[in-house]
Amino acid sequence: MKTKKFIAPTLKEATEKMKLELGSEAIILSTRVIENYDNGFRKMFEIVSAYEDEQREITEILNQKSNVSSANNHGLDFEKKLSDFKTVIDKSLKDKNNGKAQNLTSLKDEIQTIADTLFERDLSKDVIKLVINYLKKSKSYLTVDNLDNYVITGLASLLNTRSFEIEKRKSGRVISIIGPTGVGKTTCIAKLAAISKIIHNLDIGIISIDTYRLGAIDQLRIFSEISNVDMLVAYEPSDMPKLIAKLKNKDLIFIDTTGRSQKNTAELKKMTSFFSNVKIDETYLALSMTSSPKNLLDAAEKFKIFNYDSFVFTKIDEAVTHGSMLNLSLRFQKPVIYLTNGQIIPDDILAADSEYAAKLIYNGNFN
Ligand SMILES: Nc1nc2c(ncn2[C@@H]2O[C@H](COP(=O)(O)OP(=O)(O)OP(=O)(O)O)[C@@H](O)[C@H]2O)c(=O)[nH]1
Ligand SMILES: [Mg+2]
Repeated sequence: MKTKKFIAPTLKEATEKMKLELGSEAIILSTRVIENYDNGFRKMFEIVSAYEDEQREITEILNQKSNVSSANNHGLDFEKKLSDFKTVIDKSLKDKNNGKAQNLTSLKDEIQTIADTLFERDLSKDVIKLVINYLKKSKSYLTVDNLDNYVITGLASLLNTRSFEIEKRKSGRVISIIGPTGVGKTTCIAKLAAISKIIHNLDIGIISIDTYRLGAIDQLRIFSEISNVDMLVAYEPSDMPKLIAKLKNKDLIFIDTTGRSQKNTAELKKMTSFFSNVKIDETYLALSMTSSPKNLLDAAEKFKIFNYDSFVFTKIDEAVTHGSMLNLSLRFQKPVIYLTNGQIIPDDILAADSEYAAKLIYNGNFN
């Protein structure tokens, strides 16, 4: 089961909203009145509802996929995608509801348009199938007018996000950010360090292991001096334990790594040795949404040697499509923790939110 909140001026409207999005099987877990809600209404009603989790279905479809698809096509054969997808749509519309009257022709056209849009947004065949299955399940509630909302809800329910727990622990929690060259790793660390320090009043340390790229250390040193953050440099893997020991009383220690091409497996392997004698609490893989879906899949695969636990998707402001974030999160079964949307430190970073991401993927605009 998953939960979702619905807020409306009356309990009846909140319940209707819930049924419209989640279907009649959704259960109300709790209701409450929110005073002084910031929308002109003095009181609003909030429902927390529970609905069926799609996770089992996702796992099943992903498992089927890994058995059948060849290693290098990654479901990105567009001709095949289109024909498979049309079959799913036709089947879905054949078992159409016999209850509520719908304009089947226009609904079918609308679903076809949705299919085309999802292809354009770079969603993989598997994800599109999941969305269509979700529409199929909701078929008795679908109208031409609410289809877009259903698609967004479907995409949001598929995207796994996680939030960062801010704790003043003083126990040297270590977070490293890895990823291909130039994706925005250092900028992301500067944003997170500045927010953690200024807004959450945490004590921050930074370790850079990027002694490879000219100017990389200076880039971070200037930031650290301006923001009064301790910054240390590891030249060798053997430096790491003593540097982390020096920063052990900080709340957070960020490790900035050298950008490496995922194709350079020797260098990637060499970089893992910086992490072999120290405990890293969290590792984020930063990937730029401006890269092609194939490159992103390859990077997410090759960087698995770092055992990363979450994705940071950068440059969503520059990217034309954002479907890959959902493809990757599902395929690698890792949540998204942050999205970055510009060059400004610290403003241009967002805690990942599945509904925002779903709208971003489907509508294509990031505001
Ligand atoms: N438009 C946009 N630019 C970004 C974003 N994040 C970073 N950048 C820019 O991308 C460029 C590279 O950023 P860095 O933080 O140096 O990237 P990096 O991954 O540390 O690069 P290497 O260490 O060389 O691998 C800089 O010009 C950043 O300002 C973002 O979210 N949107
Ligand atoms: Mg860098």
